[in-house]
Formats: sequence, C-alpha cells, structure tokens
Amino acid sequence: MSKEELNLTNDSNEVTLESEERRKFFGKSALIGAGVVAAPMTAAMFASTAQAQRKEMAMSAVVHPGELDEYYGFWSGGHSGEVRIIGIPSMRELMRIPVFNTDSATGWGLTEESKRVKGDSADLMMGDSHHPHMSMTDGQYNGKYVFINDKANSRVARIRCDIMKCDKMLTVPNVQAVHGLRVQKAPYTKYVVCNGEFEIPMNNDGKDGMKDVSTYRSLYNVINAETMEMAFQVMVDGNLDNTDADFDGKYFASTCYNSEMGMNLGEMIGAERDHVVIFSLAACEAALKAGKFKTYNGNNVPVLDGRKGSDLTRYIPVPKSPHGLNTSPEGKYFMANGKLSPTVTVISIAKLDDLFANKIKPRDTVVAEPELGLGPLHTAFDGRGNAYTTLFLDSQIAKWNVDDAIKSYKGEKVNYLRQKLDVHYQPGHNHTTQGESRDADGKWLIALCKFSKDRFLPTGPLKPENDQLIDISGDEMKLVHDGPTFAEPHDCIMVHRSKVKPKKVWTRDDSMFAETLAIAKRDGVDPMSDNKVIRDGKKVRVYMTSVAPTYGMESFNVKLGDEVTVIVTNLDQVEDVTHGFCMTNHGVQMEIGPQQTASITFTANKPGVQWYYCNWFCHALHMEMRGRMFVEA
Ligand code: RUQ
Ligand code: CUA
Repeated sequence: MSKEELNLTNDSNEVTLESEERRKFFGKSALIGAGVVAAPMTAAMFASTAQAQRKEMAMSAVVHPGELDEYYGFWSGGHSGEVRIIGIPSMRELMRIPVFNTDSATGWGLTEESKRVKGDSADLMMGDSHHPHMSMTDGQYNGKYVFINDKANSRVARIRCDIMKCDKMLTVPNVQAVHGLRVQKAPYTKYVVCNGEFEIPMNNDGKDGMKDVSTYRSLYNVINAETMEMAFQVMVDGNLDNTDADFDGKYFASTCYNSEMGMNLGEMIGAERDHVVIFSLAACEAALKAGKFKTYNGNNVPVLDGRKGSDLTRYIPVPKSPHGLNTSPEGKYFMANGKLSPTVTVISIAKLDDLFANKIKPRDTVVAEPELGLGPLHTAFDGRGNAYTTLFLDSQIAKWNVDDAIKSYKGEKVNYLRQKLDVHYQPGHNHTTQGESRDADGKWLIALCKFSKDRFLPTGPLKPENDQLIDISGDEMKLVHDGPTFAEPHDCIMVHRSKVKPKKVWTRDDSMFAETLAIAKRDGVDPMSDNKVIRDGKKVRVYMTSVAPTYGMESFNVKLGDEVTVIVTNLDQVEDVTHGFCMTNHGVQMEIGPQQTASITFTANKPGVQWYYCNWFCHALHMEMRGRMFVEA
C-alpha cells in the first residue's frame, strides 16, 4: 500500500520528519502487524477465508503511538448529553465535552461559569444530544463552532472549538423536542436551523383547545449563530424531522412526517405520502421585514406562517415517514431517506427556483428515487459521485452512484447500486470525512450502529453501540474497525485537523470567566495575585490562586450555613497542568486549566474541619495539594 493510500501524505508539514522516517523503517509488514494489535480480530474473523484481505484493511486505521490522527471527529453523546472528540482513523476517544449533562470531572453544570452558559436551563442536569455540525464559510468547515441540539429539553448549544467548551445555550421557545439541526453553509453560517419535532398547540398554556389536535403545530427554528438568539420560526404542516441546507445560502429542506397529524402510531402512518418541506430563506426574511408574523406564549419571537399554500415554503410529496435529509457535497441535491420506503428521493436544488416561481409542480423537482433496501435512514457522500445510505432493517450500507440513479429514473437500463456492506448492527446515521462540506474527500465512512449484540465482550443487559469505521477510498467499502461507544452517538462529523486550531492554555481575557473577573473587581480582588476572603452578609467569596503543587490559601474560615463561593485562578502557564478543586463531603468539584479562573458555590452545612484538595494529578506532590476550611458552629 502506498503512502497515499495510508493517508500519510496530507498536510505532511504537520507530521514530523522523525515519524516519516519511522514509517519508512516500519515498512509494510510491520504496519500490518501493528494493525492487528490496534484492531484485534475475533477468532471467527481469523478463521475466515478472507483473513489476508482483512489484515490489509486493518492496516489503514493504524495511528502509531505518538502520532496524530488526521481528522477530528465530533460525536454526539446521545442521551449522555455530551459531545465527544474522536480521533480518526484511530477511533481513540480524545476528549469529552460536557454540554447538556452534568460532569463530575470538570464541574460542568456545577460551576458558576457553566451555570451562566446554561442560563434559564441551569437546573436541568441531562439532555439528549443528536446532531453536531460545524460552522462553515463558503461551504467549508471554518473551525469556529460546533452546534448541537438537545431533543430532551428543546435546546441548542454551541461549542467553541478554540477551547472545546460549550459557551452558549438556548432553550428554543414555542416548541417541544428540537431534533434535526444543520448550519447555513454559504456564504457563511449566519443561521443555525433546527426542527421542533413534536406538535403542540401554538399557545400551549393549558387553557382551551389542549385536546383539539387541529391547533397543534411543529415549527422550523432559525437561530442567529453568533448571538445564539432566536431569529424567527416558521409554522409548518406535519412533524419536522431532519434538515439540511444548500450550498448557495438560499434554501433549507426538512423531512416532514405525520402529515395526517395523527396522535398515535396507526394514525401517523396512515397516509401514503409525506413531504420534504423546502424553506426559502429570502422569502422568510422578506416576510419578517414586512412584519408578516405573529407571536405566541407571551414571548416576542416572530413566527411566520409556512403552512401549505404559503409562499415561504414548498411541500414536495415523498413516500411516507421520511427520516434523514442530506445535501450532496457538490450542492446539487437534497436527499430524503425513505425509512418505511426502501428508497431515497433525490431532489434537484437547481429546480427549486422554478418550483417557487410556480413554473413546475413539486414532484417535477425529483430526479431520482433509487430503491436501495430496507430502512434507509441517512446518506453520506464521497465527493466522487457516490452516495452511501444506511439500511437500518437490513443492517447494511448501500453504496450507489447518483448519476446512474438519475439515468435509471429516466428509464435507462443502468445499475446504480455499487455494493452492499454488512454492518453490525442496525445503523442509524453514517458520515464520511468532510462529507457534508465542499471538501468531501471520500476516505472514511462511519456507520453508527445502534446494536452491537455479539461484537464485544458481554457487558450485561446493556450493551455498547458499535461505531464502525469503513475505508471508502477504493472502489470497494472495507470494514476496518469496531468501536464500542456509550449511549448513544446519533450523528457525527469528521473534520480535517488542519481546520481546527485549539488553544493550549486559556487567555486571561476569555469571555468564559469575564463575569467572574467582574465580580472580583467589585470585591477589589486581583485574582492573579490575591488570596482573600470577602464576606458579604451570609455570602462568602474565597479567592485563591493555584500553582502546582499548592493553593495560595492553606485554610480559610466560614460560619455554619454560609453560602460559600470558591474562586480559583490557576497561575500555571504550562500546557496540560490543570488543577482541580474539590471540597470533600460537599458535592463540589471542578477543573481549573492553566490561566483559567473558575468558581463554584456551596453551603457550608457541616461544622468543623473540612479538607479541600486538588483532584487533577498535577505534580509529584499533587496528593499534598490541599487545605482546610474551618466551619464555626
Ligand atoms: S436522527 S439515527 Cu437524531 Cu436518525 Cu438519530
Ligand atoms: Cu494541583 Cu493536583
């Protein structure tokens, strides 16, 4: 296998000469050997006749000790509520970013800074994260933000990629269950868009009409990506599910099921057809400007009417209950995945202008509807004209050629199906490297399998999911790696490492703790040098510094029942020297990275000596990094 095929040539200026030399030295056979170690095979696989071929496949996922992955994977943590950073192709979990969940290690959800980010939902400890997507400029990832939805609590959060922390969170008003989420791809991510999935009365105040289903609506939500405030919402017919954007900054599209407005399964799947709803951004912005909107539930978010017949939207009939909606990376097609139908509906984006001008009928925009297999959920792309669709019921990925599917739809006798690959088992989302951007490079495909069954050592009734890495660089898809993951990665993106530039230490003017510094200033404290206790009635603010392996304050005094806020500033400037602050027996713990200020509040409800200690291993004398809080009864 050439270096190219091993993915070692890309931006090789980042790869040290030393490792280049080492790779040459290792040569082919050594790499194969290491591959077996990195991705152990089951006995059954060894027994298989395809053994030699499988070894060849395992090779390309190897990232040797000390070497770096080529891609950042941003993984949804599903109902764990977090986002995870996975190195691709090694599939090593590099970091977890707590977002909607509460995190014991970093204190996310417990610290004052994280509570400020969570705002009106600071009391919620959990979430259900689905769709992470990175901000873009001209259809390319720009490394600035990753956005993610929380279906459980109807929220959208933003992660800053320079520090890999969540810095904004919005509870979307007027809706329940924010599901599909994408970003505007061009000219830049001005808006984040997401679907309010479950239909509810427009004024959901528990007064009249609560049981009158005809008043229920699902809304499309458009959020300003920079301020993370609502821009506007669009009322539709049916339940919105997944969404994506074009590459021209003109249209968004959502799959929409339950056009019947049924309240139970039987009613929801009665009709033969549901829809893809197309939203015209220009028409929506014009309606907004002209004041053609209403407000509901006592808030001032403008809600536009995009129901059937409105000029803001068009409804394209597709087989019933579609699920995933994906834009092909050259910007030509929206694709709606059939779920209950074995097909994917291919909609030509170039025809949408005519559709909005009423020159053609909605179905005239459909240029292909290939039949792929049972339970198509999501489609990914390799940038070479091929599409990869997960077949949930068949436990397969279907690779098919888009141009051939279009020819076939026109009646030509061509076979658009290229290959079906078994995956293990029941895949939901799949994703290719940079595949939702203009830079789709067709190297790797991930199948996020909902069930792992027999693929790993048994772990009791609850089993991991299985994220499978597939090499798509050649003509054939090759399964390379089984990756167990905890509940439940719905979706992911894989971004080339050249696009992401995280900081190594915090900068002192970071907005994350700006408010904490403002409080310190009011207290007349310089957190970079002062170790001081400020009493403010029953409230006590304890400012201390930390330098490995000591806190600036060995002890402090409070009274029983005081509300104590401990504000720690980490003076260390060395990369990776993170300190912690834990007050034993008080449920208090947090991370303080180099040059960071972090604070946490608790009630001193236990008299006597209470030790606090550093819980991030920072120094040979880390165990000695502790102090006493004296609580006077
Ligand atoms: S959507 S597969 Cu949120 Cu498919 Cu999970
Ligand atoms: Cu500071 Cu451990």
